[in-house]
Amino acid sequence: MKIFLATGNKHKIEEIKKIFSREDIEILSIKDGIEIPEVIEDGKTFEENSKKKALEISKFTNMITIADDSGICVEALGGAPGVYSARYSGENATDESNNKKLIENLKGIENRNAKFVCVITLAKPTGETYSFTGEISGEIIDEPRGKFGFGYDPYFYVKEYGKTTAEMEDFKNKISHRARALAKLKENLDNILK
Ligand code: ITT
Repeated sequence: MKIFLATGNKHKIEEIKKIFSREDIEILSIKDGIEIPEVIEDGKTFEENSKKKALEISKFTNMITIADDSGICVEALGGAPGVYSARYSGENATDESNNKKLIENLKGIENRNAKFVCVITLAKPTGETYSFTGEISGEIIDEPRGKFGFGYDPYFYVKEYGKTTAEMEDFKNKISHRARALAKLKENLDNILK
């Protein structure tokens, strides 16, 4: 069976393919040369955006499609950047400019608690959707550490493991918000596809 992965983020494609491997399922994405339209992410929650991306792209490709909406929520910033994580520092945001803004906004603030959140939605071309959430808690540090991952990973320190998620090579894919959401999808997949 083929499932389409609706994301323009190549790091997500790489992680999801590693986490979601199942022999009988082939994951297709823009990396296979399939072009997809941009979906406007105007939802107020990760779940709304995740559903919207999965549904619109499933209708477009006429394939069972999964989408990921994710981000970082910082306690002292009232949950920001949240659903705006990808464009925290504006329209032409990069990982670097987003991280810079985050660290500036946390200057002098002691509470560094944060969490990564991911909502994975599977949508069928007939319109049914199934959403699953995963989270991981950590703390924002001022100096980047590690070379793996993407986005906010070099600044996201997980106390239990004494590492940022950018210092975890494949281990991030066992414990991350994305891994946790995808584990729930995997558990329910046979039922969903029945
Ligand atoms: P698509 O919408 O095309 O999937 P995107 O990168 O725009 O790609 P989101 O709107 O879901 O995706 O934004 C997610 C942002 O949250 C991402 O760009 C990172 O800045 C951050 N983020 C999400 N998961 C992350 C992770 O595992 N590690 C580091 N940063 C992450």
